[in-house]
Amino acid sequence: MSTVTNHEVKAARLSKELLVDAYRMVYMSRRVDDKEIQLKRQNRAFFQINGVGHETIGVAAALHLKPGYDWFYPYYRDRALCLQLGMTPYEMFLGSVGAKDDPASAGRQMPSHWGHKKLHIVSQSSPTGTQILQAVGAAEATQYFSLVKEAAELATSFHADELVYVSLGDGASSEGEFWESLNWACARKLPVLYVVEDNGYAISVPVDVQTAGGSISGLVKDFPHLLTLECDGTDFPESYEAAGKAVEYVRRGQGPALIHAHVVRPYSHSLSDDERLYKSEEVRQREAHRDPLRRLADLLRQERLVSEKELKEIEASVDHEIREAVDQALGLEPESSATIMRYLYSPSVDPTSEQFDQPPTFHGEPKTMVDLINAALRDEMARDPRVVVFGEDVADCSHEDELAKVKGKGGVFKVTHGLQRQFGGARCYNTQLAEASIVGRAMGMATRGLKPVVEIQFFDYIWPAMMQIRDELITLRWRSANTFSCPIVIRAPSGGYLAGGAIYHSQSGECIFTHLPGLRVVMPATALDANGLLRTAIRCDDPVLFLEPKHLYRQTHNRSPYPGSDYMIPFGKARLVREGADLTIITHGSLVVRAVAAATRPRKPRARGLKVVSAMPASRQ
Ligand SMILES: Cc1ncc(C[n+]2csc(CCOP(=O)(O)OP(=O)(O)O)c2C)c(N)n1
Ligand SMILES: [Mg+2]
Repeated sequence: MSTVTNHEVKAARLSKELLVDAYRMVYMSRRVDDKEIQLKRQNRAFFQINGVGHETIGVAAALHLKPGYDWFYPYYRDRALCLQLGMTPYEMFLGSVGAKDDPASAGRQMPSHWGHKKLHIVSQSSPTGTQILQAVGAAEATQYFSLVKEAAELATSFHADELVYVSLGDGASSEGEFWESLNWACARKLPVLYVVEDNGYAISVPVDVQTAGGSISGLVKDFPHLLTLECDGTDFPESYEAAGKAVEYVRRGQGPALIHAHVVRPYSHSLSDDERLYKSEEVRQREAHRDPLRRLADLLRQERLVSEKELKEIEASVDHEIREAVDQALGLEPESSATIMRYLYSPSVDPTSEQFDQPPTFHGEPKTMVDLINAALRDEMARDPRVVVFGEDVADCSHEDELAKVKGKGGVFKVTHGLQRQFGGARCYNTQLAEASIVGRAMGMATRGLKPVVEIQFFDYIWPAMMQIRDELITLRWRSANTFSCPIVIRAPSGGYLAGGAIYHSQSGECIFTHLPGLRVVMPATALDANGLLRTAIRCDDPVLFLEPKHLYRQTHNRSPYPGSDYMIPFGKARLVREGADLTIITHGSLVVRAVAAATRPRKPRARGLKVVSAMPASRQ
């Protein structure tokens, strides 16, 4: 005898085919994990982190989503989601053994760091939570394409009702970037579907220690425009229903949605962890009782949707597919270590090449560095509707109805002045005071084909964005073996020599960034350099940190007439500023003019032999 539970009522609304197919996928995900664990134990896989206990919510969510249409920023527990979206067990095993045909990273990353170009699964990294800001940026691209039609026409993929899926664990919801992302996604009503897969632990730290009040949905439920849903993520009908509601809400353009899915993690955090060290036997038993695979099988039995024989047949066919996939993957070659340097930079656009050596055609009176940076931004925004400028205070006036009544801010140094007025608030806008958000979102937008030129208000405040720059921005192309890229430009006023700078408005730290492979670091020494190098930065295909020596912004000595809208200086080309026979000074930025001044000081005759070279229009690792 069976009582009609709430569970069964919901299940009755789902077709037999749907439930059976879902079971097949949950079972497949479980068995791929089991197989990979075996391979790891045999030293034939490099690492193992499992999706066990999280399968049901993954399959349920994916069933409402469209691979190759929506965009996906999953985390390592999302094996079942990725399978349901269309990744095959074979493709997953390519990652397990580090084969060069691995679609996620060509064997460059650990397994379960998902990525798949055709399915729109954007390459994921290891830091917890960094993907969230990028996902919000990808959704901001959707909004941008809706607002700027000329950019949408150039998009490789854009659909008005597309959405961006992003998932994270309960632990990752403690990262500041999660909160930054939510603030922006809600403020802009962006089409983002958050799924927090709460298995109660971040490695060994339980959720009541991790999260105030022990519930992330409890904390976020009052965010404006956010639909918050809570479900048992080990229960298929409940998960399917929650995902359906959330997807519908986001597709209708009402704003982001967040599903708080309660799941379990019965296999320990990874093969490097033993949960018996911190979970008692009772707790483990309780979790085992909620195993989503067993629960879905029980549901199929209770509803008499399959016979025992049919269930065994489904499992046998999946087991067979997995055996074949492993056999195929095991024999494959890993990528040769000789290719290690490949894809640090764009293989197709070389900003050090002659293509970027375009002569000036001068017009008008000499202009300052601020004027010529502003001119380059205007030229590039006019040339390409995909160029978008945002940051703190970069707009003229956030409230557009006030714009006609004011002169406009346009940046604390006025570098972006007039861009909003000329190109509209969709293309030049203020964003929240959150530097990781500025860089992370720009990455997501660039992955979708936009060209964000963002401002960090002072170099001194770039550090909150360091995680995004160091672990994400510079690695995306390399770690995905050129499948994804994010060629953004980060502009930052930098350096000292302005009165009143003290220690937080005068920092120079370009050397820290020139040690980051994958990043181009540029620092002009004159207005003309700034104009030509910024154009190269925007047209090149690599991430660029464009450091503007703010002391030079308005100095008259480095002024130049406007050099025309195609003037470009290739990166990595030094300029001889002053001849000398005794000693060579190789310098950059504000120090070029100072070195020349030192060399020409009349009371120091020996300085006259100094040769000065302006060495860093750009650096390359
Ligand atoms: C920024 C960062 N800090 C620490 C780690 C190490 N680490 C990897 S997973 C993890 C726990 C994540 O817990 P949760 O977000 O709940 O996801 P779960 O593994 O439980 O699914 C930690 C601390 C990391 N990868 N990145
Ligand atoms: Mg967790």
